[in-house]
Amino acid sequence: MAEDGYDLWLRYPAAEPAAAEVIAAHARELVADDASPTLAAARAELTRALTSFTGKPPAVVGSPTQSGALILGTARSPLIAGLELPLGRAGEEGYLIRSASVDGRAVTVIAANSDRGVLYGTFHYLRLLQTRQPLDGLDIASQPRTRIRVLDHWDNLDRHVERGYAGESIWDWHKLPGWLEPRYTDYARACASVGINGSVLTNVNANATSLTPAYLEKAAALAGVFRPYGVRVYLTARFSAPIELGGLKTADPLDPAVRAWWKAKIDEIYRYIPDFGGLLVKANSEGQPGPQDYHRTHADGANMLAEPLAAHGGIVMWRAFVYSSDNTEDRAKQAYSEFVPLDGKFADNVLVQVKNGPIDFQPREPFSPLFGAMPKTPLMMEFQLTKEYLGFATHLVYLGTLFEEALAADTMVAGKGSTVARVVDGELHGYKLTGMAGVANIGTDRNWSGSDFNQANWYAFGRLAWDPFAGARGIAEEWVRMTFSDDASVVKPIVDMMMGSREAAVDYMTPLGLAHLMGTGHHYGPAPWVSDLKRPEWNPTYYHRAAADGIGFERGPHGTGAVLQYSAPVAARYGSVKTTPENLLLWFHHLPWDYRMKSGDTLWNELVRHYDHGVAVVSQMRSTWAALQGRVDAGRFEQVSAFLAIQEQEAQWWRDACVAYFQSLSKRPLPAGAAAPAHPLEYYQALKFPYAPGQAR
Ligand code: GCV
Repeated sequence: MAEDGYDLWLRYPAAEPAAAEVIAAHARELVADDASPTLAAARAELTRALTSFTGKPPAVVGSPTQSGALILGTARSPLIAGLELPLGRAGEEGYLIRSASVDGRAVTVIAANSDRGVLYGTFHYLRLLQTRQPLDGLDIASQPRTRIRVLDHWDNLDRHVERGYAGESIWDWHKLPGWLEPRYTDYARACASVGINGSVLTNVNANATSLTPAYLEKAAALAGVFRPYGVRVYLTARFSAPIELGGLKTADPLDPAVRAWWKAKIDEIYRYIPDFGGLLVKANSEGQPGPQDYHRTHADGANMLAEPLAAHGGIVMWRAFVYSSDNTEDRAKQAYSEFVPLDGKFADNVLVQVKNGPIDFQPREPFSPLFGAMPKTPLMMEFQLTKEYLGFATHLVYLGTLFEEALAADTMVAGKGSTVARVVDGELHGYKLTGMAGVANIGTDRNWSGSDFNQANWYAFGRLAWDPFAGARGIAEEWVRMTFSDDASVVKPIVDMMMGSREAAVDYMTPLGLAHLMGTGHHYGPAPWVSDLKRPEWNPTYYHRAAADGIGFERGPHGTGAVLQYSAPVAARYGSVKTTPENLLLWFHHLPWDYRMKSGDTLWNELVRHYDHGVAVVSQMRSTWAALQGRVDAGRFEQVSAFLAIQEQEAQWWRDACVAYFQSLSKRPLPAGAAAPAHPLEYYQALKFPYAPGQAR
């Protein structure tokens, strides 16, 4: 069969003879019961993979009869209990993978305290096989550093995916609950393989219909498919649902009738889905209803839902992505202004979900100042896997490096090393609840994510949610070896390409700390000139503030003071032009076009050079990929080649349009060697894309 990307990183191709021999020698027998659906899923996955690697299914036995058995289970199994493994190191969801001996026979053990841990350990073991790691002398212990690891699907009930570039929603609501697409099982397998344990099925721009009995029955059917894989179902709550569904006159969170309505609704949800995870809420942002409509706070709203959820072990994920149409405060400051005064006021089962940057999933943003500023409220990270601002489906942009940069950022709130990762994993402030959410990039496209390389962003998210300290390069390498080839001469160039890809996109779109220069509404392509939209912060000109005198948004102490939302040392660093890292310079400062950069060259010249560099890196990526012809299967090779050609064209378009526009303001000549844009500025300004995909509906 030709490869079409459907199998993701779980391809399990036949191993070359020597490797097949080693794999088989470590799995001559499988000791694995199927006493629960989760254990059965682990056994089935191993059987499927081992059969495919070695050409032969492993023998399933009750206890090892020879050396080379693979044993999996929890301490409920007498065989595992007899090994007296240090299962404390596995925690509730983690696992141990160990080389051991049973009655003098060499065995490999995958052991855990829960069935889910066994499943996660199984996928780890399969990773070892897929990446041809040594299988002797194993002593692996792993447990997740965050508890809630969810994909947020911005999927509407009509199957349109907001900011989706991979086809329609994979949830075929109309045919549910009667028809369960096999794809739902494969989705759950893929999630479990990287430790994702939750799925928010519906868009944060929520539709109350998803909470009606007919739709709860559909959601329950999905929950039934996901359950063996440890993936819990969550839904989004439209705050005005008591009015829309319940016929109440108000959705005031302090109104007893409203509270009673939500309690009854939540109890009802649990009758359909006994292990329902909880609710995700976007309130009082971008037109969504919320508690502020009734002069109540975000905490009032969240706590109203949290109380009945707590009775069932559910949680609320309340989003901090709020900015208001009648607030003239710098948009980058609004979430902090709104939420920090509420620290400590949320119920114990509420997490506040914070986007990595203060604005909105831009190619580069500084970390959100909320991280480190709410020690009494668990903050969970929200990353965007779907590339709304990063070239949609066709641009090859590996987001592992973006995630890593955000997690490694140092809030300095408790001295050096107070990284965002330590906030998110709960260690810094002693959070009891911890989590990470990724806005999904999944749709009905055969390859799930709109491109083969976008799968890496799903993969990297899961791996980093499990361990926020894992490195982006190592994750990329694992993914390439499992997804394309284990041949080092293929792995290295692809990994190098991935590792440089996000910086290239920053360079050809929004270098030096620029942000939000994308086309109106759809966010496709460059439109830095747009200045006529109703709300100031919808206009790119609001963000770059380019004019004859210079470019950039002054957020220092003499500007909007946004830097003062960070801890003192970070505020001092970002507050001064001299100490602000150049890759965030124009985010924090407005500077003259002739400002001297560290290189000694002017800001204008460097800006143009960054744009050129971004395009050059994409051209280099094309050549790197072209050289792999014949070493990657033809179907995927061709599509990646075509997408890279699109990316190169679009990178050039971004560069030319931005350079033409900024030059109309800077009135400076292009630096030596830089080519004039292919067209006059008016050409770029006249381009229209009414049907660009993924637009909000
Ligand atoms: C779901 C951005 C996107 C919106 C999205 C919003 C959010 O503004 O453009 O489509 O809405 O973020 O995260 O709520």
